[in-house]
Amino acid sequence: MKAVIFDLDGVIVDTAKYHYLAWSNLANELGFTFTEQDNELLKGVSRVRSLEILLEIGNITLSQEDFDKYAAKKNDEYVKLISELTPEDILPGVKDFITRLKKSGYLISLGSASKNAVFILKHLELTPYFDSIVDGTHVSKAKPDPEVFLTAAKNLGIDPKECVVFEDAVAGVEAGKNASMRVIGVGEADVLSNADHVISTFENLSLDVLEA
Ligand code: B16
Ligand code: MG
Repeated sequence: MKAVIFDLDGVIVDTAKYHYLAWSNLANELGFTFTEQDNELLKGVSRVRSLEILLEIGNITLSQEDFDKYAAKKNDEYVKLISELTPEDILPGVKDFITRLKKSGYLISLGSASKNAVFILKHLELTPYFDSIVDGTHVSKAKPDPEVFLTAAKNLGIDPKECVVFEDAVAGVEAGKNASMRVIGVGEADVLSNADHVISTFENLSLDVLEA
């Protein structure tokens, strides 16, 4: 293996709670309750698709103009929340793992659906560790399409078969497999059953996990 591609939300930092806060406030404004369980459906999913799912749950139809207005409103609130992020919010063991990867000569890329990825990495002070950043502003096809990860491999000049992906979302695990990459799920093994291997934390994680 020569390169490692990290998903962002749920792998490097737990931003799902901020997404949830902003989406549930929007649902309240539209007159229904959006639960934490509903929020699971939005993990790894694009902003536009997330709002479509939320409206399906609330059984609400909006004009295109209102749809765009609410998507922008949710993002404004979300951006306010994530602007408070600091390096302290990096999930346990991640920074140490990335540091060891760098020392061992692996190339590192981000592979995220988020259009706020550059902003988040900056607040976490992780930007200099990345040789490539591929996010929701660079791709047109959402996970489980492999576009985001194949673009990362291309940027790095590495064969996809020599890339390892870390992902917390079911759609993201699928995207990695569709890219012919080794996929390590971050979360629960029964949920991420299509991953090649599943970890619950990066704490004390050996680099051996990269090899099959
Ligand atoms: P934004 P990831 C994804 O990021 C999130 O998991 C998902 O919940 C979110 O809707 C999506 O980014 C878009 O985020 O509104 O910031 O563009 O997990 O692929 O890093
Ligand atoms: Mg994720």
